[in-house]
Amino acid sequence: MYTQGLDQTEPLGEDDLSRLSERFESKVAAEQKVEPTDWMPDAYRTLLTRQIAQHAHSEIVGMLPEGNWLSRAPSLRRKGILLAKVQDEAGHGLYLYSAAETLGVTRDELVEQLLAGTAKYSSIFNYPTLQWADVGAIGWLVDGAAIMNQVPLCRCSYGPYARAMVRICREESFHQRQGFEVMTVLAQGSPAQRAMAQDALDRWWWPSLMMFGPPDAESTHNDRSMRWKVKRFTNDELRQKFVDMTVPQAHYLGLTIPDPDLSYDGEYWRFGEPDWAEFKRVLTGDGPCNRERLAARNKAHDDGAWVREAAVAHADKKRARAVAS
Ligand code: FAQ
Repeated sequence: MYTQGLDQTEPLGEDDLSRLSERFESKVAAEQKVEPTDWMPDAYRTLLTRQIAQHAHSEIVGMLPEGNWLSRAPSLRRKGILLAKVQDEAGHGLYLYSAAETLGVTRDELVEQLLAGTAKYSSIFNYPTLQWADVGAIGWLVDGAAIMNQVPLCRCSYGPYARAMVRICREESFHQRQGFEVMTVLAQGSPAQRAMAQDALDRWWWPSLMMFGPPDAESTHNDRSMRWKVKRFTNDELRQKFVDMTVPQAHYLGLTIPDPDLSYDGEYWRFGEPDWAEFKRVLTGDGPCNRERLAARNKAHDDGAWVREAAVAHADKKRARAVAS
């Protein structure tokens, strides 16, 4: 039992717990931020640690599909933009690991879980980037879905997560625009370029809808997360908002959303059901690139061992010098 917010070492009695719990609930209800030194229920801490860690892992693994095109970008300008974007994703992972650490878990523990394959990260990053237009589709659709999901997280009840999200969302909005610009150039280009853009949309559309998570009826964390103001909208609400935002953009590009059930009812774009069996397969490690992604992260970690060792040796030397002087 965590006892932050209580100036005592004795075990908590029933009365203390209910007083702390009431104080916590009223703070959340009053839209005040919960900070790391505040008392919080264990279940709140667990919920947040899980979500922030999965989010951090997603940013880190999310560098891999686009990283695949860094050496093959079609121009120096495109390469520079893509390098900056991939670096931004690394930065997002680091802010998020830091936010998770405020809840009592270490970054080393989280990284170990990722490398061992016991941690989740977003399903979307288990799909391959087969051609250049995939980089455009990731920016347009994947960053677009990420923004739709993450802007409400800037109002999350947990202070460190909410503050990290403010900066991340600013950067993600540039990412989305660069992706849409890549798609615009291809969609207005030669027939072969238009076909590339359509092919990328065909392959990334459904996985992008799955990013919002299972349907509300099957979401295990939704009720608690909404009650504690971690999530502000349900999975299905955000998925609908994303479809309503994106369909007109596809029309502007002259591309076709690969969904025969798509229709406008005067208020919303109604759409077909994603393949939830495929979603489950990807979550249980059997997506098109799950093994490849884990192998790439493990290799990067092993290749970076000398950097970590050098940093520790440098810190030890600095400490020894400070003690001697
Ligand atoms: N993939 O009960 P719910 C990005 C899991 S960042 C994998 O509905 P919740 C930037 C879920 O964890 C993208 N697992 O869960 C970028 C839970 O499993 P557990 C990442 C999924 O938390 C762009 C179980 O299913 N964004 O793209 C997925 O209430 C371009 C039941 O689900 C975030 O992490 C999924 N798609 O709602 C980088 C945002 N969906 O833990 C590079 C923060 C669900 O019980 C390039 N996260 N699961 O074993 C969230 O908003 C929420 O966690 C949701 C899921 C909405 C993802």
